[in-house]
Amino acid sequence: MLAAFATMAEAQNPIIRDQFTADPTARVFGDRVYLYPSHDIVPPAGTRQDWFCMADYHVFSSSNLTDWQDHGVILSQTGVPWGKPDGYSMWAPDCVFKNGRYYFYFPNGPKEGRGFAIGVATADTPIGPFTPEAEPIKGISGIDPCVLIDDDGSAYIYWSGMGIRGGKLKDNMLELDGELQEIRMPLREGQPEMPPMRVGGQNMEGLPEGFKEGPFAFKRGDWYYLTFPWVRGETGEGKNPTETLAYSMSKSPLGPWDFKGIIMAEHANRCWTNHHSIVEYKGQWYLFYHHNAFSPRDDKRRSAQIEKLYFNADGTIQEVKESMRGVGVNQATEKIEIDRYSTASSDVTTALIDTVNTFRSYQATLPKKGSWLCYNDVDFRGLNDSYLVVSAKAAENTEFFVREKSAKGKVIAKVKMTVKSEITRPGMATPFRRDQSNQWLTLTVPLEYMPKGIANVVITCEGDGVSIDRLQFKNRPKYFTTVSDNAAPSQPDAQGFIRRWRLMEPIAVDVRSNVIFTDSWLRAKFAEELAKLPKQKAKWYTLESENYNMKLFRFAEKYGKQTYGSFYWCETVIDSPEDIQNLRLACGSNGASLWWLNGEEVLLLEGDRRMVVDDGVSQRLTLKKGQNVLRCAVINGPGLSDMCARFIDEKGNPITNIKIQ
Ligand code: FUB
Repeated sequence: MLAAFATMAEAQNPIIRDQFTADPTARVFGDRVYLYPSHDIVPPAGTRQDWFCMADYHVFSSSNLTDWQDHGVILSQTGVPWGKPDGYSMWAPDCVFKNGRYYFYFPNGPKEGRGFAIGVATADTPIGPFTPEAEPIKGISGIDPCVLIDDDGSAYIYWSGMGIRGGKLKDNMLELDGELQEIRMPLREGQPEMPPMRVGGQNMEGLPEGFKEGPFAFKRGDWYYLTFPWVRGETGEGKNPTETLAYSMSKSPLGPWDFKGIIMAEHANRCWTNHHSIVEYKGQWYLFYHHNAFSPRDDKRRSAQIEKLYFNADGTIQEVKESMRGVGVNQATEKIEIDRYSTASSDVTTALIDTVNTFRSYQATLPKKGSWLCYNDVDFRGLNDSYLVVSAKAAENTEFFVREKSAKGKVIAKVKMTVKSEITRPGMATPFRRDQSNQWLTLTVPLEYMPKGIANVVITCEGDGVSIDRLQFKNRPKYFTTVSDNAAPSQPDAQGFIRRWRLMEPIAVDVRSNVIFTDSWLRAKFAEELAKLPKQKAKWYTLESENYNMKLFRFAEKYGKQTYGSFYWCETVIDSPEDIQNLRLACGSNGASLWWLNGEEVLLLEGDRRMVVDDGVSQRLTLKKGQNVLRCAVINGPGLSDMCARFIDEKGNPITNIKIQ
């Protein structure tokens, strides 16, 4: 089966977040990285529950190590002619390109007998469809195949089984070159004598003592590297050392090898296996490896991660530390999983949000004022007129800042959390939505400052403790543009709607329900605000709306003012070429509104109403030749305030031959 799945944008570890992906072999074909992992699944009922379980392989690809496309299943255990259809043993694979074809090497349990064999499936493209050969490769009994293609085109295969072995492949890439030898498997105590096996290749000499598997061989300059998971700790009663990643170097593809040391130490949480690949992409070397981040109680369900890898001048490899942040630039407009931070103050902790649905991922907790965390490499270049959306929870009302660069850096946004308030809308500094658990708040926050280019994002706790799941910067749809003082006059649109308005920044009002908007209440409130108007110090903005209606809620949000529970003054100057009589003003508003033409009240839209075109229509009016001032006041408690207005003639046709200054 071959299917193209949605792309996941993940600039953090683990890189694939909707399924388990172990033993990640990365290969560069053309200008993309292809990832061929094992596909761990939860064992079906009736199979061993505490062991590896894999029924098929997916392939993923990326051009930036951040956006991974899942190309779907490329090979399944039911499609391998020689394999057990229900063996669940599709362990660590590899894929290489030679002679115009892609060769996919995979271990599997054979229909007959015990243990593992290694098969090959071939395809014309790196994402398949792959056709498996009828038989596995003769002379290989084991797991974890890896193929190295040398500069002269010779191919070598390495695998684990009785230590780590390697051998040359024939040019057809399907058979071992050279004679097979008869080898007897070492027997465990009480085990019956087994017939000798015919095995190809040779033992890789010079590797350290201790359990080894998962060979990954590659060449850099004239050095060959044989890298492998290795148990370095003492084994025996009461001891359970886990795998490191280690390596040896040689000037020849099949050794002998000179052991050099560790690439990555044991997983801190004692996940028993590690398995890896090393690849150069766009001038940078990367280590792909696995961890059990989404399955902390079961280390047989693993997930692929990536770190950058560096070489010393003598070709040796610098030790790599596992991280949550991983690699990849995070677009500011994509989710920033802040719990995957690069560095943090020592009191910051991470924990799964949901210990049952582990793919819900993690949260980071900043326990007190002064706690901080840093998430590196966020690309702000795609932002223009933006705001921040944050998913966070806290036990107490608190505040945290999003800054650039450091814990003392410039403030990008200030997030105030009012979690204890029963009043969830009016009076809120930061509008929010609660999730179903009623704990996580999704907060929408205006920006104080916008970083340029790629920057590190730092969160600082400025009050009581807070847990944060993720951030995301969003570009505002263009609701309106700012009009300069010397701009040419505009015109109503084809339907006569007036789009240019001068708006005073909104005044916060304590209105919790719109049912109070009766005629008398509104007239009294509007008169009160009108009386205050000459002394108001508030700023005015001239805006041209992108839509027939002016979105007052978005205006308040853009300038960081209270969005729910707001009073808006709006006015526009209409230049009429002549006296136009017998026309009417037709308006709509979300929230109540009162309208004046040249100082005379002409229309009142009372009550709790949504904005509807021509919701209220005035008596007959005259627009006088020259300048006319149309003013309105809109008030709304909970709701997305907006308004629209146009003049219509006696037949209901829009008036468009006027100018708006
Ligand atoms: O994924 C199954 C096995 O676990 C691999 O073949 C080993 O290398 C280890 O990662």
